[in-house]
Amino acid sequence: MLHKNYEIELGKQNKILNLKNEKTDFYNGIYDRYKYPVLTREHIPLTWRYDLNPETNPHFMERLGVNAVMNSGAIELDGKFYLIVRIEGNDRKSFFGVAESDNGVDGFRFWDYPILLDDICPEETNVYDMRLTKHEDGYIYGVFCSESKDTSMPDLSAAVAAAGIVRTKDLKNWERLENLKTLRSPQQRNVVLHPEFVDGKYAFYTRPMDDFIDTGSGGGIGFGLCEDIEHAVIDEERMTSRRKYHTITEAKNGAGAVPIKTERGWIHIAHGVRNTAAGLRYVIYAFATDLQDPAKVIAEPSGMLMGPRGIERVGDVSNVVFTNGAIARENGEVYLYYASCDTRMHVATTSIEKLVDYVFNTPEDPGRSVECVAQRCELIRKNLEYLKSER
Ligand code: M1P
Repeated sequence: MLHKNYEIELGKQNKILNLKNEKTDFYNGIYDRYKYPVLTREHIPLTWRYDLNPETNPHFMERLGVNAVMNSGAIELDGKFYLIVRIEGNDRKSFFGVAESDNGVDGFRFWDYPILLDDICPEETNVYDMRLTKHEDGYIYGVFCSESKDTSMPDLSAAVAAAGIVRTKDLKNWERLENLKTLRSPQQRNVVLHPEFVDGKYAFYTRPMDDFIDTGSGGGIGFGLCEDIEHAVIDEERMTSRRKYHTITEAKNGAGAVPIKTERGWIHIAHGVRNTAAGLRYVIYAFATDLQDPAKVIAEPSGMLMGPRGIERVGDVSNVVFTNGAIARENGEVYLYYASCDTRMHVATTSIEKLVDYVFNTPEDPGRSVECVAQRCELIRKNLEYLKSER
């Protein structure tokens, strides 16, 4: 017989799973925010956490708890919305699970089992932050961070980050390929596969790093080509969106969602990091690159597209919003999935039309306070004139 607490916990979970999401009154004209997160650790099926058999678990204890759900890749297949969620166990190990929804803003439910990756890297300790690319070669690729201990360093925390690659056609059967090798960068995180061939090759957005945390001399988001996805090697990395002094990308930046193709260019939604007395602050920003040369930045609006607000500022790693997944639908709707504080998943909705307007018509950062004030005064001057003419 099932433990009485099973029914109680299931009832509590069903209430959360059945919550209807709604837009908040937040307004910036660019995107809408939603009242509830789309996924929290409370969404993880009880079967993943409890031993349901009262003989082996008389107190109905959580045996394998889950600490957080966060940084999720996103894809639409046959009209349904799928997130490949980073789930962090109480043991600090992350893994991936598929959650599915009919409308993209609520009702996300996990499939029965998490994804068990092929164990091809004996030294790999942790995996996280998968980006999903529907590639023109017909496969869906997942590129994620594969983390191993750096045994060459005496520091117990020293680690090496590489880009792992899997591919699938149905999100059920996953084929693991060799990790990406970047010959000139010792570490990689936040690697994204571009959806189209470039010069007949597979193209990756990279993030060269000197060590596990610091990007060091890595100047920003890189871009490199490789011939063979099954044995992916990138020799040269060009810079696309560069880190800049006294901006939201000063400490680091990294590619986020797979770029969205529009008539004006590829729209990238990435993250930028600055340092503060309270630690690193992660925000989301956007830029556009050339349709023919997707490494060439052609528009970069000033500042952040989104920062952590309200409850989003509270969690395991405070002051963080992070995206690695967006869904751009045929009808022009865009669903931007983002995590707050490495703790939970949210959605913001917008459209391709609005993103294009935002990226191409928001002024660039002139780089200095005095010029930023002049830029704002010019906006005010035009507005006051306009208001006068309308009265
Ligand atoms: O804790 C915030 C984020 O830190 C890392 O991002 P980056 O590689 O830019 O430093 C990632 O580990 C990410 O998972 C995490 O959300």
